[in-house]
Amino acid sequence: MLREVQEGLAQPQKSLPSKYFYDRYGSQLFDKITRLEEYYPTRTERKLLEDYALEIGEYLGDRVLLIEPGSGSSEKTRILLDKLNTITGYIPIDISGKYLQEVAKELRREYPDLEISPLGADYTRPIQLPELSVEGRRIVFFPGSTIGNFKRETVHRFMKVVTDLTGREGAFLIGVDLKKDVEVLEAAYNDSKGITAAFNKNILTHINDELGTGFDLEKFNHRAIWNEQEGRIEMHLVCKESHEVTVGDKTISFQKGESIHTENSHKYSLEEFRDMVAPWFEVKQVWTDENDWFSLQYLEP
Ligand code: AVJ
Repeated sequence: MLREVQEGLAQPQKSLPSKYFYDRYGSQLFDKITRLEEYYPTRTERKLLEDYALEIGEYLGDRVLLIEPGSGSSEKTRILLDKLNTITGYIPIDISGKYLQEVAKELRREYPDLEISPLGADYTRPIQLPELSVEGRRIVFFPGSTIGNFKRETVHRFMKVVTDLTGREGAFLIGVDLKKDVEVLEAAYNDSKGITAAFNKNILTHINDELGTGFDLEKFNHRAIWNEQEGRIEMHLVCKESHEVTVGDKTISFQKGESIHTENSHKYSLEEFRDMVAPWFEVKQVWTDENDWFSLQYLEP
């Protein structure tokens, strides 16, 4: 973490890796975000899963091994597990091994007939799957439009990991947030209750806690803006007054008005997404909501 933080803050446009939003408090804040009126992605994707579960099930096949990178609370997976009786095995993958074990224990209670084999791993690196006693078609499930956080290079690396998981015969079910009116997008990342602002600033608290740095949250403002050129929402922390912060053996100067870039959330048109994944996958089916704000997509290698 120290190396990544120092590196990010040494660039002309300072930045921090968005994965550091998610300490315990950050995950709670994100959970709150998903229930905000302005934050449309979570409820829209949930509704798509509920409305189309049976249709999705037909694409997945009659014996399914579900593999979920970044499974977290496995909340959306439960929708599929509740509606489909074809899922024989579930492999949740998460970097937070302790939380993963807790969730797996609870899932085993709720779904006694399902074989669950949790895997504590960083899914941006190649993954060795555990052996399961049940057979099934390997389906990688990646909801939440987390793909939007990845820059091109990371998307490419991730697609390679996914094709290794699915093999030739498997498939990929992914949630992808779509392009839409700027007002809707910016409202989703600038909510009126200030939860997203607290979420954004919490990255500094997390770093203070882990590295003993002295970032002062009061010296930064939350900003989220649509970058039309790049097709993404960017979150920044804008410095209110010039000051310095010591990070390990480095002193970082902040000028009034300069920002730390903390997150990218890319939005795609259906065509852009299809073209981006074309080297690895063919898009076979797309489900969208009535506003065309969010999509669930079924891909085959
Ligand atoms: C979980 C990464 C999809 O980009 O919309 C929510 C994270 N950031 N509000 C997103 C987030 C600000 C979210 N993802």
